[in-house]
Amino acid sequence: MIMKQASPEGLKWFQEARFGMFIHWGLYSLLARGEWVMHNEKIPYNNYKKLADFFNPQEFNAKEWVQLAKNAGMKYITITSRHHDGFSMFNTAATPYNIVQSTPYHKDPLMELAKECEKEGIELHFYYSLLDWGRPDYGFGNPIVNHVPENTDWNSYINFMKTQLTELITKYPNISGIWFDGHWERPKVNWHYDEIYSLIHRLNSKVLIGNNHHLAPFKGEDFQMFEKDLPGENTTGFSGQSKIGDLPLETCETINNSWGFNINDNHYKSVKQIIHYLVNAAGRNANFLLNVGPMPNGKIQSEFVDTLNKVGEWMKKYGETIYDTRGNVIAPQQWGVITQKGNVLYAHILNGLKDAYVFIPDIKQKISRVNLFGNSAEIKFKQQPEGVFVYLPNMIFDNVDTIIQLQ
Ligand code: FHN
Repeated sequence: MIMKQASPEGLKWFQEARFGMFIHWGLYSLLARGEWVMHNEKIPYNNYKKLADFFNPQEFNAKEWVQLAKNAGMKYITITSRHHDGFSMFNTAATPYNIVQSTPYHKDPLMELAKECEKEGIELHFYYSLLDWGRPDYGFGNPIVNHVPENTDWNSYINFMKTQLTELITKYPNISGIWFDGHWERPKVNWHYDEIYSLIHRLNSKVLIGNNHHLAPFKGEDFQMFEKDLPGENTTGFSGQSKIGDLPLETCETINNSWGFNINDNHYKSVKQIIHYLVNAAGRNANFLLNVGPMPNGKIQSEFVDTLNKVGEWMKKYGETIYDTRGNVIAPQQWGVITQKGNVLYAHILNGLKDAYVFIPDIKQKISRVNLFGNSAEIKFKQQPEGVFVYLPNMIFDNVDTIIQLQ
């Protein structure tokens, strides 16, 4: 089978976007201890399922979420349609264990979100878990023999996923990506990616496929993702085997330390940390997907909202140096990173300087002018074969990011 990739149109917006909102929201949000609570606390599936009886997010407002993302300068949203607990947060005919049929809410928040995103020009990706802790045909914990789990109807599970993915791609307006997760739980099983990826691209060639398998990209995937690490780093241990390929890149991180809502987690990242993550990702040619875990009532907690609004203020001023740029044109430096758009380079000084100048190596094109981004006053520089020295003797550095523009 020939594995096609998504259309160039699909890939283009993704690389221009650079900043997205990740949302982990599901039954687990009710317990307020993260999205792994069922597994970590060994809650039996049939007990956990009772959460559906009182999941009723009356305060959910798609408009508010989309406006929050927009104000933060984000261009897309990636939301959990089904996480490892197996609960479908959308209206699906493939299982009654879904928000419309099994909860008193009886509505489909993903449809509302999809419509709102379409209206507001925000792209929407669905996170989709391959791993399922509860379904008998997944057989969580069963040994894998000859690439299938023992004592399960593996084909039934594969068909179940195909049915749901078809629903997600054909029923929801303007979906532009599927974000798989959970491969790492069963690296040796036959996931039928050839059929699943072909199905997705056949249903809609605009839909991008990414898979959080923590490995080098597989055939048919459209972007490569990294978790809690910038491309090229491996502080979490997830990226040890994920050799960077040629596909567009995306890295995801949480706004505190949790993906799903966690009442105990006050480890809020500062506005500066988030901007640095975003700039560092762009400088390595990657999008930054920043996660929030909404509360069970559908609201996003005020600490997150405040931070996102402040990040948005920064993006309004400096977004031009991030959106639609390419990174890794010049390798990251000790002082920061460089992004490029057309014939303009933006040197982002994030970490302060030892000397009263900044040295940018490996600039091949002739530089004719250097100034601070947003300030037309020219800055003295010297171009040598090995790079450009920009002299900053009287510079008052910005506490977050001092951006030097070279053209
Ligand atoms: O197990 C999941 C986790 O809950 C979360 O969804 C993250 C997001 O990247 N991915 C998995 C861990 O790799």
